[in-house]
Amino acid sequence: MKYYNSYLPKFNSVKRKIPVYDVKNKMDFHGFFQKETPFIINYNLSNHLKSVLIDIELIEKKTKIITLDSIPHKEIREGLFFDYLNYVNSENFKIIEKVKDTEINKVFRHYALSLNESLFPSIANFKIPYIENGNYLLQTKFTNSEWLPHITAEDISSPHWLFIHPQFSVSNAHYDHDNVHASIFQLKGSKYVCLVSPKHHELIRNKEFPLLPNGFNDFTNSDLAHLPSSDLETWEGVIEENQIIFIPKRWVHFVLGLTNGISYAQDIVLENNFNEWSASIKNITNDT
Ligand SMILES: O=C(O)CCC(=O)C(=O)O
Ligand SMILES: [Fe+2]
Repeated sequence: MKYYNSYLPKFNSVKRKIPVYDVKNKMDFHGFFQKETPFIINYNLSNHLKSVLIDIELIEKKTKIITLDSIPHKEIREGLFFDYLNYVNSENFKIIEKVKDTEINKVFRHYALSLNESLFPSIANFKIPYIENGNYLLQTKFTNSEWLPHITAEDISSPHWLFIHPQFSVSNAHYDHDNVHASIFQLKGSKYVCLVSPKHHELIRNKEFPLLPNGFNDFTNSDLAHLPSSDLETWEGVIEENQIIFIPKRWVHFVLGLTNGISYAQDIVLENNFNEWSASIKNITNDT
């Protein structure tokens, strides 16, 4: 448990609990979604988990994969997919490149291994409850059209990924590319999430606050505890198995695996972020 605390954010902030809802219907859901504040819903994800486990069975045992740790990248490891799964406990996952000259943490805290449809064909059919095909990112009909002539299907990066994560894996603070909203489905295990509203971007830009090399705040730097941040609200919560979190556009998020597990993430473009998304997609952005 000592480990666990050292991996949590150190802001001296006002803590808000991310609300958890039982959604009754589509209208109910969109009521929560329109508020553009984070929320978690309970939803039975056992069929999603089953499909992923079937895909895993079908993956060639010798498939090589690479994992990175989260920002700042210190190491890249390469190994076999099945060794990674055993780790998410195996010693066989070899460090192949130390990107920075820093000491390697004994605990394997790599960013959750993210995999796309080429290894996990079942995710091609995963839809967000209550949104389903309403997510523009699942449609490509509108690209190359008179409506959006500057966007072609190739401009749209994969809107979804499967994450297989060890305990204590971390996605360091960032907000997502191109003003997309995000959803993370927790299929197995649990993750702690800490979010900061875009309204507080200015506040956490205080020059005393330690930053990561990507320019975002270093949420776990122990110096934070001594800095004044009583005006800052951090929205915190845990997503458990059979829950989905919705993260509105430009909300900074920090995600820590509390156990090993599996999650699925889908980016979202709906009416309330379509214009900002389409405007930013033609500019090369440096967000993750
Ligand atoms: O589940 C996680 O680790 C967060 C993933 C994430 O934020 C992202 O892919 O943009
Ligand atoms: Fe993200």
